[in-house]
Amino acid sequence: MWPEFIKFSQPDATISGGCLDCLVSFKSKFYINNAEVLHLTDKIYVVGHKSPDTDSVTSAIAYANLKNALGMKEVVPAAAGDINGETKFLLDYFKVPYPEKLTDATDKKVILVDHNEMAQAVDKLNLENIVEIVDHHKIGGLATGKPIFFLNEPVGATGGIIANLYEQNNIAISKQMAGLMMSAILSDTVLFKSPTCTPRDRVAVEKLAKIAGVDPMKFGMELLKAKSNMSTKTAKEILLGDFKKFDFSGTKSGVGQVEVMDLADLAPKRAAILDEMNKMKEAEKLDMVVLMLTDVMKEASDLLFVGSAAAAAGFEKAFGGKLANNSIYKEKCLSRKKQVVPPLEGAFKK
Ligand SMILES: [Mn+2]
Repeated sequence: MWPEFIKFSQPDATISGGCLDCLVSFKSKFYINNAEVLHLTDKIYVVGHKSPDTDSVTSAIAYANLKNALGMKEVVPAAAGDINGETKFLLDYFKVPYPEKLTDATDKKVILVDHNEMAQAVDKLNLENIVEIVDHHKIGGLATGKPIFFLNEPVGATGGIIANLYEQNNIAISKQMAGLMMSAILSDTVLFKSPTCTPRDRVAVEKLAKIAGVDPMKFGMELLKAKSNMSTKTAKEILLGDFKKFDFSGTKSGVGQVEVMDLADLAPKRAAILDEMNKMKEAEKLDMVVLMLTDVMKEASDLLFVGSAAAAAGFEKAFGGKLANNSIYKEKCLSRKKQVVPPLEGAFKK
């Protein structure tokens, strides 16, 4: 016979002075307020990564809202750059004010959401000023001087992790916040098609859609349309819309992604985009710049590349193909995080 294990769903009066749930509940007297631990009294910004996407912006808003509901009025949402078309459509739809733009974090206390790498964080951020991190990416080598609250879960979007935190804290989710967190999951998982999507993401969207009062798949298509509207964008805007920097064993890289309903929409701008990629490589002293042109309907990506000969060799090794016209076309490729960054890391590993 197996010994009887303690069931976490059944609080045991004999443990921890009466309430086992208190150990995991943020609402309890055991709640660790990082601001208090770090002796902070000033404003704390919740901010996502640079080139902010919908998950980064809405996670900042929803997490600041949760902190406010828990009594931490000094917490405010911010965006580390201009808000994209998809996010604007979403915030307008649910009548949520745009967060303030934060591009210089000098002397600012911050909670990082949706990223944990300094290369992707707001400029002039001091490691000592990071109060918390809530994320769903690989752990990127960031080192803090003090212990902080760091929650990272391998799920489809930061929005789903934050929705969970509302539940754990017994804080009711408003229609607006539900709409934002649902949309973050739909956007990051490309309507559940991305390999980053987990069963938890589907359950979260189902629950949040009910509160938001929208049909999630119909609303998700509206988001995709807003995101993939390239007609008014310049090549530079297309490149920078969702762009992240990485260091692959010393190979300084930038990897962007643009999602469209049809790759033909981008064909007229391809030469101008490659030109911008080359300019960016020179200006930022990068070894390579990659841009995923992702066709969300065909679930494939045309991987555009510019870079040094050594970087090209690594790129070809990573994706098992030969560069032709500055690109390699990959079927069943939607996720930068799971299908592009890991093979690049592997190819350049020394
Ligand atoms: Mn995300």
